[in-house]
Amino acid sequence: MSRPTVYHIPVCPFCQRLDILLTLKGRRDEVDFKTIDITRPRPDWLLKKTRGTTALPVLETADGRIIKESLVILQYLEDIYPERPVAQRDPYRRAVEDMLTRMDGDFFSLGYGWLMNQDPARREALREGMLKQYAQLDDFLLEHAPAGPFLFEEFGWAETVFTPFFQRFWLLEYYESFELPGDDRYARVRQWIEACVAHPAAQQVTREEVVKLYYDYAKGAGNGALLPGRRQSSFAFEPDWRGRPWPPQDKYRHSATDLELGL
Ligand code: GAZ
Repeated sequence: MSRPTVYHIPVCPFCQRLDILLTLKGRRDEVDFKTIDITRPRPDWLLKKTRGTTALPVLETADGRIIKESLVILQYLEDIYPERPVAQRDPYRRAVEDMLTRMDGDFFSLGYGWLMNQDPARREALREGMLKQYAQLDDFLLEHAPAGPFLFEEFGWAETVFTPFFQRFWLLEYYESFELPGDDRYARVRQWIEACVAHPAAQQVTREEVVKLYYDYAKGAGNGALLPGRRQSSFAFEPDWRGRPWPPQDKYRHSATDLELGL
């Protein structure tokens, strides 16, 4: 094998990070992306490569070695394609970028925790938790990059890490009627999010695709799991999401059938 290969799940936010980085570097065509169907058990040949772990993305280097974890793979790609650096080179600026990057875990967990919640009584607390996350991002950006829109001059490392989640959290607008309040507390983070999701290197997914494929997450079933009464996951490749109807927005009182979802 002469090229690196990424094993990925379409629409997976962690996988999209790699796609964005390579696109920023103008190297997207030099890495093979092989699609894995998350609604089926992982193939044996893949489990052999990963020694049993199932999370994706996984990168296989040109000489057949395996690298796991999206942030680790991002750094590897940054290092093997050093032209057009995406990460900051100045140590202090890199540290600032890393501090923001480290905020991704809580942001992701809060957002997915709310998306997957099935208890209406917890909604308000989850909304508050999410707003706190946005407020923390806002505060960080005001300290380090008050003018904006990005953390530094251009869409860079932190934007590569966060943008897939900004696009997945369209799900909270659709399934939880969440909107970032229009006041000053969130003005700087809103500016960041808008610039991130509009960037040409980050157009791998659309709102419609995310909303249709992630219906099962909104109903509490992650990673291609099957909900009771259903025969197909909303993550199935067929039928193509473009031909399916928009899913019902009321996730608390209604469970859509395969038929209603166009599956
Ligand atoms: N830390 C890893 C990375 O590469 O950065 C995470 C990779 C990962 O979670 N990949 C997922 C996967 O392959 C697809 S995207 N899952 C299948 C498997 O067999 O592990 C993850 C969550 C979650 C909600 C959503 C996702 C998600 O918790 O988007 O927990 C890890 C999965 C509520």
